[in-house]
Amino acid sequence: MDLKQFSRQYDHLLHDVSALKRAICNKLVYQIAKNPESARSEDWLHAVSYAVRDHLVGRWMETIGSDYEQDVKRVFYLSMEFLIGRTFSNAMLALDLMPTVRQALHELDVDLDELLNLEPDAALGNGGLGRLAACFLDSMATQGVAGFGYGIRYDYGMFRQRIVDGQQVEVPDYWMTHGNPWEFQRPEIRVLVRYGGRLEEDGKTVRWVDTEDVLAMAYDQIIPGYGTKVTNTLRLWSAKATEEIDLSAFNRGNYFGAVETKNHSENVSRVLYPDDSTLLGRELRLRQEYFFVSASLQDIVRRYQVNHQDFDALPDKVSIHLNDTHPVLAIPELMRLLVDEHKLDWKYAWSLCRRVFSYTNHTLMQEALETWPVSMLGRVLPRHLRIIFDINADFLESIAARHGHDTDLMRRVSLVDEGGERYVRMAYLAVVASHSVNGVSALHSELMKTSIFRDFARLWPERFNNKTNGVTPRRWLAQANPGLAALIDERLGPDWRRQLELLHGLRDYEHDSCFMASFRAIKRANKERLAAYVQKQLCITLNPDAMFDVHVKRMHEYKRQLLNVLHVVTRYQAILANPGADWVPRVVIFAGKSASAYYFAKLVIRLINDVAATVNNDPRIGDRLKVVFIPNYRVSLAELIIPAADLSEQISTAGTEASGTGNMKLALNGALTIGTLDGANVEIREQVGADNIFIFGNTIEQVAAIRAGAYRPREIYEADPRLKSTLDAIRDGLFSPQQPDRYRNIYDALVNHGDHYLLLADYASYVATQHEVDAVFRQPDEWSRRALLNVAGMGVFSSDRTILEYARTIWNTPPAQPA
Ligand code: HBZ
Repeated sequence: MDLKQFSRQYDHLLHDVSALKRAICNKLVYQIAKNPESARSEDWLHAVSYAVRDHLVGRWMETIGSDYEQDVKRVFYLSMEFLIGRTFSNAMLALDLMPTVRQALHELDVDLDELLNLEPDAALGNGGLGRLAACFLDSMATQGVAGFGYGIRYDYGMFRQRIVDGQQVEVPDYWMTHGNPWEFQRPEIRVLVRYGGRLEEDGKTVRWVDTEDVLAMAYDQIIPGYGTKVTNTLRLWSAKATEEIDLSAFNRGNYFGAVETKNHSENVSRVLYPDDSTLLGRELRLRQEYFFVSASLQDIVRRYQVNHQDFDALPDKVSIHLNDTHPVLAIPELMRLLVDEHKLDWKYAWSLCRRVFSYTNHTLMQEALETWPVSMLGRVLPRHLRIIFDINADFLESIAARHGHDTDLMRRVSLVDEGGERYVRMAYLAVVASHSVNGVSALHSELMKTSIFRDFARLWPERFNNKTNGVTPRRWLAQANPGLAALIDERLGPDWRRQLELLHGLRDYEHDSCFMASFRAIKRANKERLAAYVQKQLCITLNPDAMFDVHVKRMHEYKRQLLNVLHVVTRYQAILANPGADWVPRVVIFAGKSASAYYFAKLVIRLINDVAATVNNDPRIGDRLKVVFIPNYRVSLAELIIPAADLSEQISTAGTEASGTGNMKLALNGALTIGTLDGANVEIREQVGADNIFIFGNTIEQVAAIRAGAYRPREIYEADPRLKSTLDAIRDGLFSPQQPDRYRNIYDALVNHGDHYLLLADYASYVATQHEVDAVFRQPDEWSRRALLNVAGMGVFSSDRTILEYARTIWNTPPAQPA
């Protein structure tokens, strides 16, 4: 029987409850070896996951087969991070299987909702960049792009955050304790990755010898498309020692020594670096980057060679996309493979590279731009350093040919920073080698051309473009907000899941009181669901009628959670001063992780928790103000918090947030945004209309002017009594009476040390805008109307739109529907 026939027969059983029941029991008994009578919930979760997975496998193998037969152009999306979250409900959604599974489990006396909450998040990423990669995988499959993700299978993902005495404590995330039913180990796919050693030269040929070797073993995850049978692959690499144990050491009785090398090699895929938007120039990080890049490039070349004798068609069949600079070593690695291993001419190999690579920049912040010391690169990857030097020499020569010997220009654009200790600038290498360089929002893409890549944008203006980010509506609306999804289905039908622009149609209902009542009831139910969680986890009672004011994202100074805290403290003091006023009850909700070594961000977490304890326990405040910090922000928690939000805080200093994607998820779920003109907020305003978003604060131009002039935050502090009283309270220990000087450094950073992110410059405008927010929230109909117009305006922020733009204008892979 051929695969197609076989999987069609199986598909036939898709919605057959008794067949599914049998399949689940089958898995439970024969795969997990558990008796249905004594099986634990985890066992049921695994059994039902395997049963659901079976329905994806046939489609997956068909996609692989048809891509191969048609020799389609493939896109390889290289990313250090894929922040996938949970897979089970996503897989059921893709197969439209949720009702059948619920029924089957019900008949087996098992509660589906309990199982859903047991699944651990696959947290193989830090934040926005990693989550974007996961949304892109979903959209590539849904749009029929032959896209492959390549990354690292970290044993430990993003740490779990506990809050102990108000402070962040990091706990390791061993997410595979119970195994991962969604991955397939591929022990036969092992690739050798080499480090260290030295170069031997023989005329024009260079040999890289005496290396230390590690094996990369493949694990594949299934990525189902929605509303299509296309099913793609995420291939993650895990490090394996080339030799299990050192036999001679073992025989000498040195049992621990015998496994030391093994442990050392396997450490390379042990743990995700938990630093978001900052760079820690550690050697292990460099090794990780090269590890997955080398394994992936060898795999890509191998796949290409299955159908091709020479490399002439490489750029027509292969696109390699670099998700930020973390995979940029792919460039010298491809050169090495083509020149050293496949004996191609250097110039020809370079011309191929230039057509294969494309690069996305996700940040302009200096501290996030990757540079590696020449000394470290030379030690860990001597061959690659030599290749980078050669690329640089050719590049500088071409500049000199075009622009004469402008030494200042050459120094500025050189791939090697020569001022002091020498560093390789990875972002410049990406720009020089790629045919496309894109930013992630209109504003960011413009700034990129005038700031970090100014010289390059003048040299090659045609290379630079914008691809505004998006989010997958499957996870972020259909799955996270089933109530709203069902309401939209009633009025617009189900097609918005694949064509999010259809949400425009919701505009017709703003005056339909029956519809609006349901819309409000759904938000209210989502708030109750979150309140129940907060009650259970934190023993804090929230009033679901209060405004849920939500600030969720990584903790970072530029994202200005601290500005939000200043507003909270100001409001607290104002309520105390005037308890009889008509206060709009508010719950200010924070969640987010700080990098483990980021002192200031951790101090802000502590301040939020101290302020929360003070405010929530002050009997004079009652329901008028509550503050909660929900621990361990992650994808699955975002799916709970975002649908419950009334107000979305997007308050970064203008010019610092490249795009933001939480802003899109929140608006899509009917939250109104209070935000600066930063990142994608600018485009959200265009889509929802200026009347339906609360914009405040200094613009990019004003920020530049403030910074260029003499910014004196102390003067602002002294001139504004509310601000002064707020900051004095924090400085003097109102929220930390046991240790009054605990927040002295926060006060100093703002008042005495330059307030780098201009919180004080935006404070008055922020507080005034928060009053406007209150005024609108007092009119529930008006608030809901604006919330609806937000949902209706979010069509363009689907990652399907983003992916189609990448496919058409960067990858040249027009989406093909499968046979
Ligand atoms: O990428 C984020 C941007 O801050 C955000 O504005 C944007 O929406 C998102 C998707 O384009 N950037 C990151 O998330 N950056 C990182 O996660 C990161 C991680 C490790 C690093 C550097 C940056 O070493």
